[in-house]
Amino acid sequence: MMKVQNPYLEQSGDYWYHLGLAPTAQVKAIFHDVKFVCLGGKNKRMENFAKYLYQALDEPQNSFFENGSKRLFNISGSAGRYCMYKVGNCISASHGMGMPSFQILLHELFKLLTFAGCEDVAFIRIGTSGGLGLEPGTTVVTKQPYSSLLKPYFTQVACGCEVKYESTCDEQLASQLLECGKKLGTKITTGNTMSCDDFYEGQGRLDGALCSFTPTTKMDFLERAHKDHGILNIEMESNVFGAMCKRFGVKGTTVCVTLLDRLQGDLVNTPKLAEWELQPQAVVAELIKSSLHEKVILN
Ligand code: R2B
Ligand code: URA
Repeated sequence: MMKVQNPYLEQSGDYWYHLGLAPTAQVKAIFHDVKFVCLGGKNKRMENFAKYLYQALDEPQNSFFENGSKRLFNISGSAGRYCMYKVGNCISASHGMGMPSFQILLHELFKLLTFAGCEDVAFIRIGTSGGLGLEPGTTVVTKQPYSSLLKPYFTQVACGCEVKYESTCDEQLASQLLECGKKLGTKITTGNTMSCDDFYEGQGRLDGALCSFTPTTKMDFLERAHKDHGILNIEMESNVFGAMCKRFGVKGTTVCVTLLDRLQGDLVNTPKLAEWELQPQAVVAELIKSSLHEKVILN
């Protein structure tokens, strides 16, 4: 059973502002059977993933549609921040870019799914990243999330203080994802992932509007991350994700495709973006299909 761990929260008067939802009987009825929460940065990608899942799971009836149609409905559309779809026992939602955006979403999703009485829920981030020493197009299942200071934990700032939280990925979920990827013939591996608060200077890029370091400092940093800490990819969310899931006591893991090798360059301009973005989606859909069939909870 999911349990909100906040003694000050009064559930009855709560409102999940960024989702545009309140704790009502209808919300409970929609979400009570959720087992997988799939989260990715872009609205369009998560809308497409919802449609893809709907087909992959054989059009489950326990999906949420636009009135009287078979079109999946964006349940959080009215709030204008994230998109969110319910497909069978799954949620497909966008989280925007960066840890603050993702963390707000996680607070509200944890409260929503607790209110709905969900049990045994797995959270998976499906994303893009820059690789370190990998052939572009390789998918990475995160082992250990790192901060941009190369620390294997997440630092929360609250009320003017820093608190360090363990940031982890569920090992079983990660190895299941790896297996699914291999079964599909995906170029997939597992390694550590570094999350940064910026795409440009924060990830050691030399092609931002501003730059405060030299090419040598950049390469020293990326090589240190790679060689000393086993970091295989860089993105902007897995560190807070791993910490929030660990604190809340739910399974969570990150699976990201790499769009370039950061040891070779900075620019993301691959013509294969659309094709590569589908890879983690296919891996996650495969995992969901097989585990839902195992539990026989489809429909
Ligand atoms: C990967 O891609 C985005 C930046 O382009 C960011 O959300 C991330 O983690
Ligand atoms: N997303 C990132 O955060 N970094 C990259 O290099 C590519 C995608």
